[in-house]
Formats: sequence, C-alpha cells, structure tokens
Amino acid sequence: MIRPFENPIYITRPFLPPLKDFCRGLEAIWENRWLTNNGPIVQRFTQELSNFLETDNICLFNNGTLALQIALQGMGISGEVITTPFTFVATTHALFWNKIRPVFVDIEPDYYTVDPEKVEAAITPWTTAILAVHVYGNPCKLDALADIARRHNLRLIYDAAHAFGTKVGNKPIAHFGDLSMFSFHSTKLFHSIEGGMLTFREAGLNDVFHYLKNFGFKNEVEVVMPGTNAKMNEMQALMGMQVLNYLGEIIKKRARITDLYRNRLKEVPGIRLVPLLSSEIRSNHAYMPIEVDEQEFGMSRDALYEKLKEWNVFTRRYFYPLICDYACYRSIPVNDSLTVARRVADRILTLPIYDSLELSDVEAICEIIQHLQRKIVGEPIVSCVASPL
Ligand code: T4K
Repeated sequence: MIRPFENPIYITRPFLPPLKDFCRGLEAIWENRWLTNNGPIVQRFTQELSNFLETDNICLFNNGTLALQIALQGMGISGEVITTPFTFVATTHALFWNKIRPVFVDIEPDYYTVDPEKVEAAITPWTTAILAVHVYGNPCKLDALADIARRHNLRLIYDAAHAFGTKVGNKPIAHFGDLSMFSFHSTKLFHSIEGGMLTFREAGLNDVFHYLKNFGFKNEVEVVMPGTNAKMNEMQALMGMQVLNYLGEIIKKRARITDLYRNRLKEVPGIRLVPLLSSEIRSNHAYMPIEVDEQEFGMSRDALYEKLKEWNVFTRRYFYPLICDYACYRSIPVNDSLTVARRVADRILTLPIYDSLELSDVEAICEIIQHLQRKIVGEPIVSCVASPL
C-alpha cells in the first residue's frame, strides 16, 4: 500500500561525509587558527580538484554566482552576450552586475541547452561572448558552439553549475570552452556547503581571478583592480575535500535512481523523458527532469506539482518562469520567439534525486504519479494507493 510519505521528500538532500571525519578536520582547523584567505585546506582542495580535473587553471570561490561574475569581469566581457533564458537566475545576474546586455535565444528540445543555430542568428557587432548552460548537467552542443565562437571570434563561457562530474569521451566537462563555472552549493551532487569554481583555458587569468576575489589586492600595498570578496573559507574547503572522496559512489547511486525513474515513467501517458545521452557522455545525474503534457497526462504540470505536495513530495519547476519573464528582466527586448523554451518552461518538473533517496521511495513516487494519471483518465488502479495527506 503506497501512503503519503511520513517525512517530506525534497527535490534534493545534500550528501554529508561521516560526522567524525568532518570533526577531525575541524580539529585541525582549530589547531591552525587559519579560517579563510587562502588557507592550507583551500590550497589542498584546489590541488585535489586540479588533479581530478586534469588542469592547473582553476580558482575557487565562496559561491558560483560570484565566480561567474568575476569570470566575466576578469575576461573583460562587455556589450552583448548571447545566452539562454532557461536557467537559474544567477546566470543572467552575473551579466547584469557587469553591465552586459543579455541576448536571450531559444533552447533545443532534447536536452534544453541553447540552440546553436539561434545563437549564430543573434550575433551582432556588439556580441562579445556566448554564455551557455549545461543545464541539468547535460553537455551543450559543444562542437557547434565552439565552431561558432571560433568563426565569429567570440569567447565561449559555460555555466557548468550543474555539471561537476560530467565527462565527455573521458574528458571532464571543464575542458570545453574558454571558461567554465561550477557551483558547489549544498543542493548540488558535489558541494562545499556553498562554493564555486572557475576552470579556464588561459593560464594568465589565474592571477586576475585571484586578485578579483580578494578585493583586487596584488600584495599588501597594491590594489590593481576593483575586486570584491569572494574567497572560499576553510570549512567550505574541508567539506568539499571530504565530499570529493565519495563522488563516484554518489553518481552511481544517482544513476540507479535515474534508471528506475526512466523505467517506471516511460510508459506513463503524457510524461516525456529526455532522450538517453550518447554513449560517449558520462552523465552526473544531477537532476531528473520530466515534461508533463497536460492533454495526454490529463493534468497540468502545475496541478501535478501541487498534487504531489499532498503526498509529501516536493518537486521543483526548474526552470520556470524563464529568466526574461522575471520582473527585473522583463524590459530587455527579446527578438527570438523562444518557442521551445516557453513550451518546456510550462511543462518541466524536476523530480527528487539524491544519493540517499531509497529506490523504494522512487518506486512510490512513480506509483503516485501513475495513480494520479490513471485516476484522471478513469482507468482501474492496479496498485493500492492510500489517500493523500
Ligand atoms: N547557474 C546555475 C545554472 C545554477 O543552477 C546556479 C544555482 C547558479 C548558477 C549559482 O550558483 P550558486 O551561487 O548557488 O553556487 C537552489 C540553489 O540555491 C542554487 O545553488 C541552484 N543553482 C538552484 C538551481 O537551486 P533554491 O532556492 O531552489 O534552493 P532551496 O533552498 O529551495 O533548496 C531546494 C531543496 O533542497 C530544499 O527544498 C530542501 C533541500 N535542501 C536545501 C538546502 C540548501 C536541503 O535538504 N538542505 C540544504 O542545506 O536554489
């Protein structure tokens, strides 16, 4: 008998390393009395990430938003940047804080990443860069975007907030484009409580990013640029270092959850799943998006989102509304019709996924979704489902 969950099932729960290991790490911090400002643990974490990602060009931050903001400032991006409206609002905020005009173009319908054809069509003499998002951790159309950037002499920047752990043909996703920003927020499969990272092609940017995240200080007496304070602290680095040890295990558990969702939901009328990724891509299983077709499913996405709450299941509508529809960005002219982005934003629902989510709970969530669908179309309910809360 499927009953409403006793405790809320959220979209995500952070992975936590064993408490005793974290406490041991804290003891070392207490002994050191070094809490922030490029302390020894931040330095070690940087080295470990550098080994893991096979690149020396990395810089850590206190969160992903400031990392992206600093990336744009440090690279001297200005004028117009072509980007996606189907993302978390921080992608566009980073442009805004640099006085850059976002040019929103449509996404492709399979994996919801920016559509390269639309990007090319939106280029003007003021375009300086493309800011694409590996949304849900799925890689953008990497070759097509690289080709456009090369032909038009544009910088190619990836918001890879969701994509830590994703690989393309054995290469970490960090190796694509001129620069990538990763978020290590607690809601991400890999996290440092809060945190962010830039990886980049040009080694010369290393100093620039280090200055910018520390008020622009080059040394005790020289401030060489108007920086801010965006440094990662020692507790964040400690958490990140310990979570990194479990990354493989975390991704494996998420892969099992994804498979189960896919198997259980593929036959449900009105539920669309993203197509399977090509075999050269190793997914990090960051999110579990589904599209709800109101006609076929018998209930709108919003109705399903609300109904699931009655069963104590808290899904999210990542990413609805589109960024260009938020009050603070509504006045920016948008030339693209954004047909796909609008359709997807109205149908998308991201289901709970995290390493400690039991497979039996995934079964139950699917059962509830199926139950709701059958109830609407009036088919007999095979399994026994209790009333909602
Ligand atoms: N670019 C993209 C594409 C992004 O998605 C993001 C962030 C960024 C840039 C910026 O990176 P950061 O500056 O954040 O590093 C969350 C996150 O705050 C945000 O990091 C993330 N994207 C975005 C997609 O989601 P909310 O407001 O939806 O999260 P919240 O607080 O509602 O949490 C969701 C659920 O997670 C909760 O209902 C319960 C669970 N949870 C959450 C936290 C924080 C826990 O169980 N424990 C926790 O500590 O924004």
